Amino acid sequence: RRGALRTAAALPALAMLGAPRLARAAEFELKYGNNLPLTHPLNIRSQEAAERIARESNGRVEVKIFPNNQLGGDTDMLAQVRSGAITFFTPSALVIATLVPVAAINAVGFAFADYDQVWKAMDGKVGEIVRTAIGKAGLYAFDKMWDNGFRQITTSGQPISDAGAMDGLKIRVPVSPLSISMFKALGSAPASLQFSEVYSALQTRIVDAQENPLPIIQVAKLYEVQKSCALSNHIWDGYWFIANGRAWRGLPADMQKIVSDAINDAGLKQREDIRTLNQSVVDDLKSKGLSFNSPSPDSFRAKLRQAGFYKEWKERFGPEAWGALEGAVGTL
Ligand code: X2X
Repeated sequence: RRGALRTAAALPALAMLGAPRLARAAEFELKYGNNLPLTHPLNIRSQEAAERIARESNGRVEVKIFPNNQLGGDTDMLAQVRSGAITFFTPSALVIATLVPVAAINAVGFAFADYDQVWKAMDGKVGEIVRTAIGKAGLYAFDKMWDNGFRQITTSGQPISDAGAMDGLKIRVPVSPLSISMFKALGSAPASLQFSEVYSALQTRIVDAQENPLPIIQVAKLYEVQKSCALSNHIWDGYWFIANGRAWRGLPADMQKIVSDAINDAGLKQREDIRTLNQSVVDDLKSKGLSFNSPSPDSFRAKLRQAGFYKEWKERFGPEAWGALEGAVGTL
């Protein structure tokens, strides 16, 4: 027993002698925080990107990932990436819109019909307008947005059959002015909570409902605390991969290229992962006890229009962003 202890104690020293390069700290140690469980494609592809960056930079750049709200909720991580306490963060468009209002443009209710329209807009004019605005806020946004997905409404009670069923619904929404406005226009009682608080808020019935894309309902196990899911597709939501501006500019150009190529390529793969996941996730969630229905969007759209939702947000976003969105999806 004693012998074993001695051998174990000697090991670290030997390992260091054998591999001096591994023991050396990276020249650029970059922290990346996000709000999703490790099993979500966003984390799987980020991990791959981090490995590629370490390899291609010969260990000069190390990206250290802090998933699942380890560093705090979205509001905390947004403050951290602004101050430089972390270098990277992936806020949803809804969340970064608290700092860069035009970033919520992709979340206008029922704007996108499908993914072709989504990527045409976000890889085109709409995305360009948002990235420029993010840049003006002192942050750098990588070219390729990552997918969160079309948001769906889950409840602990009856399925949402049409917009009438939204009346008085106590529903959690992200910390997002657009989400609050939209669910109020639908007659609900929305409450903004960070994602880190959603599971327990549903479990303890602080709220009765929430809305998120199906892959999140799956990986965050929200089906354990919800009964039914209406495939409403009411908002398309994505993640902006952003960097602290000063830290980004502090990287040499060749390292910037390695990092941005790895992150943008990983983002494109992550979009495909979500697309693939979307084909199996309903069956999986059904097997876990969630029931599904598919309400028509018509009554929701009509209620939003009647409440002045589209008119208000057209003014708030302004003609450039609204025009770019309509250029991708048609007149709203
Ligand atoms: O908080 C949410 O609902 C989430 C995970 O979808 C976002 O990041 C906006």
